[in-house]
Amino acid sequence: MAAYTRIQKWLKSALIFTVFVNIYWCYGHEIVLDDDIFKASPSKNVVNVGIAKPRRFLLYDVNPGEGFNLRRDVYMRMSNLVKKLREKQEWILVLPPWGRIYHWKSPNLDQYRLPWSLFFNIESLNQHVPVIEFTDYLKEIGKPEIEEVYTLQRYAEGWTNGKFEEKYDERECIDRPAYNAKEGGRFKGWFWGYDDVYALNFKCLSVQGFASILAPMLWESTTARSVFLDRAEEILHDNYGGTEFWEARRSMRFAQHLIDIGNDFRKKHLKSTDEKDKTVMKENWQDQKPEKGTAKGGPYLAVHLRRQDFARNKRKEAPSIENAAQQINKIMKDRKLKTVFLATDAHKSEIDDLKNQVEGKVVQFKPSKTIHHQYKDGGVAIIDQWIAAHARYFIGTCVSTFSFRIQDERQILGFDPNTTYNCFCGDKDLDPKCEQPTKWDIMY
Ligand SMILES: Nc1nc2c(ncn2[C@@H]2O[C@H](COP(=O)(O)OP(=O)(O)O)[C@@H](O)[C@H]2O)c(=O)[nH]1
Ligand SMILES: [Mg+2]
Repeated sequence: MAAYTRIQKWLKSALIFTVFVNIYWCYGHEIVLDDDIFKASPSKNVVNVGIAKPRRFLLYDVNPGEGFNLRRDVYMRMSNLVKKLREKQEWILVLPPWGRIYHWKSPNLDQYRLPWSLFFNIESLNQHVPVIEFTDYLKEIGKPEIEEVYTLQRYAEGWTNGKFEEKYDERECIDRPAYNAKEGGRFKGWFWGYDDVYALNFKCLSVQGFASILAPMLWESTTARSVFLDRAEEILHDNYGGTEFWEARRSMRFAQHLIDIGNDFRKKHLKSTDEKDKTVMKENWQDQKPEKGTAKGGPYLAVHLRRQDFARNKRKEAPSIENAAQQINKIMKDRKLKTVFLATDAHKSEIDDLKNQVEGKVVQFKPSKTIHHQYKDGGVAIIDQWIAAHARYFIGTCVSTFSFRIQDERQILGFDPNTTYNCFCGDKDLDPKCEQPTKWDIMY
């Protein structure tokens, strides 16, 4: 009898020990337990240890010709796809290193393999869906390997019967494949400048529809631990302008080191501080829900004047410098503002031309050599956006995603939309209608 009790006791402690070792091991190895493991169980005293779900990784990239601000938009689509995927499986979004962007032309700067932490607040992103940098993905996998690569593409035949329907199918690649089989059946291609990275499988996938159309495929048709969607801009936002769209957007806070530089500049050159201008942000983006119109903004007009390819291609959205100066002067008069903050990619001669015609002080952010080297062209662009977002009134360039991102930022800060959704009229002959941007309310 005594022996029997001893065995019973031993079994009991062995069981408790195993449960604890299990929990400890799972945490140590970042294996995630069922969400409700620690929730009160209906029958008391039952410890509900869920089965660990294996982590799966979604990687993506965008057409190499696309600029920084469309890439930010594609991030939002991908993060909401991951949010959807997490309803059933433990997916993590891998952040594609920044680099080789067409507009980043400053000489003597290495502008590739840049981590997201250079530009964004990773902790904030993580509060929307779990994300990791590519280098951390490589560490976690333990080899420079991606299991499956899909290049997304349209349907060669277009929309059948001119009707839009959501679908996807494995198809022959329409363009020359960007990934090629090399020795050992490994596929090589541009993996952000990490030369040893390879993929085990590569296919082209024709797709039309919203991002979550790919969820069933990722859940069920593939068991790969890591899946890379290239040309991810092919799929659309699930719910453009909806709550999840805005949650993804609100979570994309800039890195604090860039915000600090922007705030410093506002204070020194534009008499602008958050306290005075009523733009103090909540620590956590989830708590940032200001009433519309509560933000006042600093005493300046901010202008985003997109030139370069916009002007070269004589797009209707690009006014002549003279026309732009006239529109700026009118707003300054109407709004009783005497200072202009100018964000632009214009050449110096155009900037000088503009300054000569603007009736007021024109201020620009010019980075020191150290700041430029440290934070690159992308960081400088973000600082420009941050300063522009804090102005009393903003006018941007129609259809420029650089201007769109400033507009979202101002909505998040709580500005009256009338001070935000404005863009330059092009020259009369090209742009007689001068359509103004759609006003987007944040859905909380
Ligand atoms: N610093 C800075 N860079 C700009 C400005 N306007 C354009 N750029 C650069 O040009 C790029 C424009 O590309 P993109 O972000 O795709 O915006 P979009 O082409 O205007 O829709 C930006 O990412 C910047 O690199 C500006 O006002 N300031
Ligand atoms: Mg662009």
